[in-house]
Amino acid sequence: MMKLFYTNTSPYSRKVRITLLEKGLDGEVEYILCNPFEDAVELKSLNPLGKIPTLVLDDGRVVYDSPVICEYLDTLNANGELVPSSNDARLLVNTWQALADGIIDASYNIVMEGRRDESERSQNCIERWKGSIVDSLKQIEQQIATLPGEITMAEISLAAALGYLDFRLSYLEWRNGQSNTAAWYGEFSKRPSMVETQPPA
Ligand SMILES: N[C@@H](CCC(=O)N[C@@H](CS)C(=O)NCC(=O)O)C(=O)O
Repeated sequence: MMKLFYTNTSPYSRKVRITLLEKGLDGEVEYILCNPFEDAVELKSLNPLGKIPTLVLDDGRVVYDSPVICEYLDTLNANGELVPSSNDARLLVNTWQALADGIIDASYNIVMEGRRDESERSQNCIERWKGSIVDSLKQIEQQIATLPGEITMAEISLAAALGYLDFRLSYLEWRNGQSNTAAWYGEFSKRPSMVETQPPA
């Protein structure tokens, strides 16, 4: 059985969990709750970066970075094609994924910066990260119609990013001026894979 090291608050882990559910692979994975900041000895021994999500395959191979894990999972069966095989479609999906993951990176950095002592905190960095989130959201609002439409890693990554904004940075009120994106997210959030992986209240 594959093993997934994760937490239920991690947006990158959520991407993988949504992927497993959408591919119907949920039953083939043992989920191992693992806070990378606490006593993560086993995780560190598997992934020197000490990050979640980390997936261990049946044969012991260790896979990490959520796009790499999801791309691998997509090859395991033919239930949907989350990373398209044709070049143009794959480029579009991967670029959407990079944009969504970039929003998660900036958001996660803001959260981590907020946990530092005030004397060590960089307001300058926080403003820069906020700026990249706001500008990315503006672009998404304009380009939402170019989403592949069916479910791919583009939609899964975007949903994980917007869900994380709701969870940790709700004060940004990302829906303001973003009615197309908000409508898209409202619909996508109804999928059982989204409901089941909702972060704790
Ligand atoms: N690019 C990685 C990012 C993974 C990541 O940063 N995960 C966070 C949790 S949400 C983590 O493990 N942080 C621990 C650390 O930075 O030491 C991915 O897409 O999987």
